[in-house]
Amino acid sequence: MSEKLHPVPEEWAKRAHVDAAKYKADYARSIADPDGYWGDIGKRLDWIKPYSKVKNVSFAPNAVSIKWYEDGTLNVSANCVDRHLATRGDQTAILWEGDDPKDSKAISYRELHEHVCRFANAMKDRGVRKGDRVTIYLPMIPEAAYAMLACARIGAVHSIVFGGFSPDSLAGRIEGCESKCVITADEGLRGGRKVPLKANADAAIDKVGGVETVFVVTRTGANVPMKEGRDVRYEEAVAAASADCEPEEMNAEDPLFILYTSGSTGKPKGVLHTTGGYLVYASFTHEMIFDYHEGDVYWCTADVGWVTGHSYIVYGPLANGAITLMFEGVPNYPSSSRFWEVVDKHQVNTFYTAPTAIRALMGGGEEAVKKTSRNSLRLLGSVGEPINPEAWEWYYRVVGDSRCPIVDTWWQTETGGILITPLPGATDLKAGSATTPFFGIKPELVDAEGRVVEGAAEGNLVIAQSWPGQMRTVYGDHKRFEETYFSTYPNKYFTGDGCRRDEDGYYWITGRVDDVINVSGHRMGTAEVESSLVAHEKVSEAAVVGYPHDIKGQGIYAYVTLMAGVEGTDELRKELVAWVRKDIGPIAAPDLIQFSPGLPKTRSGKIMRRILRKIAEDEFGALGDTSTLADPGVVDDLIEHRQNKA
Ligand code: 6R9
Repeated sequence: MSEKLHPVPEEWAKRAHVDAAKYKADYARSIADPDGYWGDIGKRLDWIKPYSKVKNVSFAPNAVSIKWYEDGTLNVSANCVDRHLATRGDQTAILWEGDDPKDSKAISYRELHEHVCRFANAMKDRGVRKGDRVTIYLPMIPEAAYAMLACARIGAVHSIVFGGFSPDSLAGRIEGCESKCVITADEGLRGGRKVPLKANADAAIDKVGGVETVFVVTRTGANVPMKEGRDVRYEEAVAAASADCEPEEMNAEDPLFILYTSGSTGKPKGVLHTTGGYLVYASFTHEMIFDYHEGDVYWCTADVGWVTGHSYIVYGPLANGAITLMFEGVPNYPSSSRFWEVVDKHQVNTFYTAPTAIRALMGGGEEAVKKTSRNSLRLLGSVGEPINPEAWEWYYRVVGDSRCPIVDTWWQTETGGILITPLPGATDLKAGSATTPFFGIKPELVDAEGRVVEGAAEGNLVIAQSWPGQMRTVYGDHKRFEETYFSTYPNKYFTGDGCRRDEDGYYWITGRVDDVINVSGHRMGTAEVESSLVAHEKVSEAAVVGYPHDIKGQGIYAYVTLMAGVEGTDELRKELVAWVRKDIGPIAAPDLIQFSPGLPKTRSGKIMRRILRKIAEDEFGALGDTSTLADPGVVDDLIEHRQNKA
């Protein structure tokens, strides 16, 4: 790994909110006195009733309870919209860039306020109340932000489902939180291709029932069937609704949203975030890490279907009165210069994307970047997976003209906001390292026996103290929350990531240590893909592992044992890939399928994934101990027929 230091540029040290000395002092205070520190930081929001208590947390086994600012009340939409009206009502809040480069518009804070109030009232008119769950299944259009903020305004809890998920995945998430309202669009538009969102939503709702209202936003104008009494045209509903909507007074610990995410076992978990601590953390991290200053144009390329879109397109930036760019399209449409053309068109100052996008664009060569100016850029960011030093250097040199610091931000759906990251005015950078902890974050590395290791070392990454943005529970299943995150290492939050700390105290995330794989920055549980595969009539057994993939970071490698008499053909491979795509969504489609007559199992019947991973990595020289296998012979067959031969 490259250890070359990129020092803080002088200009940055001057302008930044935080320099190295301030980082050191404030970090020490934030760890030693969380109540005092976060008590001060919490004041950045407008509270209806100010809090008198700050932190009330227990990570104790079977008694995990996380509360911040618990006696304060506030409203998230009032903080993201109303409070900016007096000072920046006419300033752009959302800068929307459509899939088609000819399509863009600016929505001011005043306009945002009207959209949000009308939508909130339209939902109320249809019986949506405080505490009700609302599922949002929308493309990247401003209405997605209106919908989120409208829910927050009336105290409804939103659950956004990424538009790339299948009807079945959507159905599971509607059912999981018993949504009675769904918000979708006729169709989505990405890279010139249409996505049948309404049709998918119909199929999902038919499966689960219980949905009383479906708002349908017109995006492409496609002729979609509307179900009498259930389906409502968004445009008609908001036109008929009042533009006046008093924000609901919410307790700091009232739920704000649920976001389903993949884990190592079972179905996706509904990660629950609450109101006060989440918004304090999202807005504070956004301002400090992206060094946001009044008037900056900030662009995060994530989709609102992922946590990055929640915290760093919508809630964090809008709470800070920022100009946040929302992009409907993809990096390579109409050409692989698109990102940089958008940067020039809107004079973007801060650009935040995922390593998978950088690697894909790297493959297209420098010319597509160099032909654009990018002079407006000051800061670059990375999120979603470890960034390999080669991609980091390319991003730094080619995209940022060796001028712009890169903030490599490590965090998770569960953490609500960024936990380990450089601060651009304070931290010297090393390509590929997320560097150092944010204020209030106490990372530790633990070995296999659960002992904390000090100094330069490698281990599993845990966080030893709570922070305001931390998830509060798994929706409807607090036991699962405790078991997943607090049982492996008592009294610490277990992240599921492996990590190395170097001599300078810099953290290098090495990737998941559980059965979660990270495909293009999207989390996928191997168990989910396996259960989809075995649901196919020709499949008897399946084991799924990740393997290194040049562009996606990790690819999905599936070992499939077929039913007796079924032949493993290329046709069947295609059929199985199509099956998983349809069942879960395109992000879950296996990249490689190996038909294997048997899987390596222990005598007690456990699949030895360690061996499967090695073979998928084409590293079978180092299989380790295979003596506990019931039938060591299967390994030779697996090696011979491996699909990832160098
Ligand atoms: C924000 C987000 C979380 C998992 C996480 C880790 C990986 C995210 C990273 C990173 C190395 C970074 N991850 N950012 N690994 N460096 N800067 O991506 O949330 O979808 O829940 O994924 O992504 O493995 O545990 P989520």
